[in-house]
Amino acid sequence: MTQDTRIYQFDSAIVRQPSFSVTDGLRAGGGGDPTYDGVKAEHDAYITALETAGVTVQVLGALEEFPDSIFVEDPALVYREGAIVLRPGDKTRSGEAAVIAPVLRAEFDQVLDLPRGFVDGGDVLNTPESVMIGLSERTTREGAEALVECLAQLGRKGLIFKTPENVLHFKSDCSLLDDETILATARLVSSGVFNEFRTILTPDGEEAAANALRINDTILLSEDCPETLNLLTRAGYNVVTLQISEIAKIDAGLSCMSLRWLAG
Ligand code: CIR
Repeated sequence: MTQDTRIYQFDSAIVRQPSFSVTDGLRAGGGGDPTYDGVKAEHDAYITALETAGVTVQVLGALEEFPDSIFVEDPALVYREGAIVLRPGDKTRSGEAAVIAPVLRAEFDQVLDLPRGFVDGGDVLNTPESVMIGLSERTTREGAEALVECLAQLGRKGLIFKTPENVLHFKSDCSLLDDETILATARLVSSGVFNEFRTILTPDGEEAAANALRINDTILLSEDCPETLNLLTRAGYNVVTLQISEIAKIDAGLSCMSLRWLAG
């Protein structure tokens, strides 16, 4: 199995423009509705941040029939060796897989299809040694086991864990900062899943910071998490903050708005 020490090095990404229907995106509730203009502004700034970090970004057109299709991370996984078209776990999102599949077939020689069960890409954390898959309301054991088989075909080791109760996705609560270090919430770290890693805990009240995104030498972080910014800056990371308050209203963070890989 591949040990991938360039797991956060990327030169290519796919994003999708938000649709006007993004205001109807799925959410657990409580935070109010996002505005289209607000989401669009955050998405534009996100694309600029990816480009500044060294990534060439392919921007796909909006899909009005899929309010959550801006979150391209969920219907697919991409690696240097190839892509996997997933089966998103919410029925309003299942059709996103068929729409992203031809885009991936144009980019990758090898594109696999998850054969059964359900997996959202938000439940998948790539690390140098393995691909960590969190079971959740969206990712079933059947889907996770099928994904382990697909990953093996790409030379990668998949391991199955649990997403904490009432947390949308595994990666809502964690992100890879470097080869050995994970930023994560206390509730996820206490389950022991990261015992092989050094961990940095999100401060109380800043759990949303856990969905940060390492791209080459840059860590993208929500601008609403000043204590985490301090922690990471003092630890020596190069952090760029982004406003994501509108997409947060539909339970999204920084990783979900792109598919990223190293092509060259
Ligand atoms: C959903 O519930 O599917 C969207 N409103 C948010 C998806 C966020 N995706 C992610 O964290 N990977």
